[in-house]
Amino acid sequence: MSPTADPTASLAAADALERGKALAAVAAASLVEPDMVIGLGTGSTASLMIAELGRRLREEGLRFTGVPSSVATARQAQALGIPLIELDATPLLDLALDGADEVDPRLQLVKGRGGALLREKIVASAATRRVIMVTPDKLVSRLGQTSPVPVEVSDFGLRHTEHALRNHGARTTLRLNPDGSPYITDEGHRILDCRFDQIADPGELNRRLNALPGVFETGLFIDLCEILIVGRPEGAERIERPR
Ligand code: A5P
Repeated sequence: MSPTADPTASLAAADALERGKALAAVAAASLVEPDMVIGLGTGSTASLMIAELGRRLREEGLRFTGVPSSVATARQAQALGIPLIELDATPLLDLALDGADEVDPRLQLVKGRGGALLREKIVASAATRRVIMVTPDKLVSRLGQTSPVPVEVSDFGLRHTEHALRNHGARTTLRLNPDGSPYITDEGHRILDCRFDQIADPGELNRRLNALPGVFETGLFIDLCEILIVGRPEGAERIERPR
């Protein structure tokens, strides 16, 4: 650190992000109305939103049902007394609320840093309206600028699938747990985090990668966000997807 660097500046920036995240989560939770069926996302922002839904359930008597997108989310919701159902027990969700790792100006997304991309995409696809909560650091002019694109792949033939992804321009890293063991998703798969020099057309890249044998799903979420909520320390801004 340089002698003139202010060590409190980075702490203040982190506080500002946390406050923005909490405001985005509360704004998203305020969209839940009585008797709705809600897709519950995964990650730190989704966790704040679920905590707020737990508060609304407790203090306002709000009745709704959740469909969790991961084992971790199901555990949190259960602990808060939120009634849950299986996705297949309902034809459609009224809303899906989730975080994201990157959002571009057309509200296309990169998701999956938390490892729940496959279930998250299935849940989002089953919803009539998708709401994504982010802080401003997640806004990018092009996807792939700050985050790798996670790709959920089969353990069987992992090296062959990795080779095929590299042939499509990916620089791949096998995701590991902090102890160095391979990260395993809720569905029992692996994740290859893929960096690309440039993602000119995210929809086209998503189709190409999903067509590869061994790939279950990518973290490119195309046309799966109708409402973006950007949380800043001074308040939450709501942005609708451009048509
Ligand atoms: C989970 O797999 C992810 O898609 C998360 O929704 C995403 O990584 C955002 O997480 P945070 O809210 O923790 O930044």
